[in-house]
This record gives sequence, structure tokens and C-alpha cells, in this order.
Amino acid sequence: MTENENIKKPVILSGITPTGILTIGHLAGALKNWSQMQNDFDCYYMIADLHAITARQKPADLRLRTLDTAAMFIACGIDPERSVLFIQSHVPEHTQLTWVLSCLTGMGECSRMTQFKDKSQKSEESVNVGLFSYPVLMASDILLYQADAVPVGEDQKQHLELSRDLANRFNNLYSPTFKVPEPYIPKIGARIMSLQDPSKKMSKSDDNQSSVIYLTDTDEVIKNKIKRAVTDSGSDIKANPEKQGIYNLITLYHLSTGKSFEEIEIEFEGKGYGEFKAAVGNAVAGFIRPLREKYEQLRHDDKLLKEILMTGAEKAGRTAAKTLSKVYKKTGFLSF
Ligand code: AQP
Repeated sequence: MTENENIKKPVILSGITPTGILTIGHLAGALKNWSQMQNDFDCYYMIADLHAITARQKPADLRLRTLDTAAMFIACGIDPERSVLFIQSHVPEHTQLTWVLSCLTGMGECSRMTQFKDKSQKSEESVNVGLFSYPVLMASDILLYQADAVPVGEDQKQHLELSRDLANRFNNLYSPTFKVPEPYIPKIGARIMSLQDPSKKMSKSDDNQSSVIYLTDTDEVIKNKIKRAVTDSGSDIKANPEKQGIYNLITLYHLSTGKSFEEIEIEFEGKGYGEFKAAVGNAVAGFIRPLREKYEQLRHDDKLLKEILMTGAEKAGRTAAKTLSKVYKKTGFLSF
């Protein structure tokens, strides 16, 4: 082992819910960064199936999507030899710690969460206790692994704040047990918007498939979706955030080619939306193609995928069990 390998890296944890086929938004906002973070962090990446069931899932779909998501993680650069890649429900400590932390969480703390308020307002019928206490499960995910940092977008900042509060609360009530995690704002990363309504985030559960570029879409499908993407009035290819449609396409071109926004503006000066959309379509299709091919290869090897996920769960389980046993002991649970 080299000296470098001996140095303990900070721990990071993140996850994605297996509620649909991953989109180019997941690549831009999560997986691309995750793959780079493997150089500087000890990474735990989970397929968050426990979180997925806060919205009703068809069991057969959930099973399929869980394996799809695992294969897509690997296709997008998550290396199971370097990172711990696992399915959340395979490590029961997540739900066990959630109970203990739930008993330290005020009702007011969960009801203040803006994501809960938004989601519960949208569909009152489907509001369940799981959706309400989801941030406590998220705190458990993070605290079990003594994560130093958590990559968060704007929408998760409030949840991370609760994780920090709960870690401090437990540490003060008993004795230092949890590391208090810091938010990690990745250097790169972009929010990708819906192709049909660029004021909305591109989401894997969008009913309108034309709004979404799935990482499994073929070249032709990608080119067509981009051709039909909603653009704004005007004809200039300028990176103006107020022109949301064209700004989104510029972001996609930047993501797929690595060219800066300035370079892109110069390249398309005096050219129309039609020509630009064709170039974006070609670039995105070329960018996604190798990932899709690797994904398809992996997805046909169930045995290998399952082996990887079982190994990941064992590794994650060892760390999680250590933390949970401290928590149980300090809480006053007997062990014989
Ligand atoms: N459009 C996006 N642009 C940038 N980043 C995105 N992420 C998701 N969509 C985009 C990033 O992916 C991680 C979590 O994904 P998730 O699927 O667990 O949750 P989500 O953000 O709720 O994604 P969806 O697609 O909108 O899921 P559904 O439709 O199931 O609710 C985060 O890092 C997020 O920033």
C-alpha cells in the first residue's frame, strides 16, 4: 500500500431514488460529480429505494428500476472497487437509526420543511407519514457513515441542516457519537430543465416523455426531442438565464462538449435556432452513446450486478453497524 492510500479521505454520501429511468439531469447534477469525487473522498453511493416508496411504486417496477439505477451508476463512472455502491434497504441500520432519531425530532421541525409543504400541497391524498419524516431517514443515511460532507443542491439544504441539528442534539444529550456533516457544493454541475417547460426541473417521473432526455434514449430519440424543445421568442444564441429554453440548450451543449458559454455564443453568432438545435442534438447524442452502450452491457449481466450490490451492502453494513451499536448502547438498549 502506498503512503497516499494510507491517508484517510473524508467520507461523502449521496443517493438517487429508483423511481424512473435516470435522465441527463442526474448526470449533470449528480453522477458526473460523483465520479470525480472518487479521487478525493471515500464515497458511499446508494440507490435510495426506501426513499422511493414515499410515493406509491409498483413492486415489479421498483425492482427493475433499482437494478437499472445501479447499472447506470456504474456506466456513468462510479467504480464499485473504489466506492461503496449499495441498495439502501439492504442495510437495515438505516431504518433502525431512523426510529431513534425520530424520537429526537420535533413535529415542527419536519412540518417546516419546504419540500414537504410543496409535495403535500400538490397531492393531499398521497401525503403519508413517510413523506413527512423523510428528512429523518436522510439524516440517518448520512450520520450512519459518519459522513464529513454531503453534496447538496438548493432543495436539500434544509434537510441537511436537520441532519446537523440531530447529530448535535444526540452528541450533546449523550456523548460525541456522530460527525456533524458539512454541505459540499460541487465545483461543476448544472441544473437541467424540462425540454417542454424550461421553468421546471427535468424529472424522471415527468409524464411527458418529450420533456426528458433519458440516459437510455437512442441517438434518434435524443435528436428529435431536442429539435422539438421549447425555445423562447427571439433568435440569438445568447446565454441569458431569462431566456430559459435557449439557456437550457446552451447548458446541454456545454455539458456534452465541454465548451464554455462564451465559446458557444461565438460559435453560433448569426446562426438560427434550427442550426443550433441540430448541433445540440448531435452533441448530446454523442455524449450519451458510450454511457448507454456500457449500461446495456451491464444490464444484461444480472449476476455481476447482484454480486457488486451484495459486496457493497456488506461494506456499508459493517460501517453502519458500528455506528448503530454505539447509538443503541448510549440510548440505553440492552445487548447481551
Ligand atoms: N434536472 C436535474 N438537473 C440537475 N440535477 C438533477 N438531479 C435530479 N434531476 C436533476 C440530481 O439528482 C439527485 C437526486 O435525484 P433523485 O432522483 O433522487 O431526486 P430528484 O431530484 O427528485 O429527481 P427527479 O428526477 O425529479 O425524481 P422524481 O421525478 O422521482 O421526483 C440530486 O443530486 C439532484 O440534484
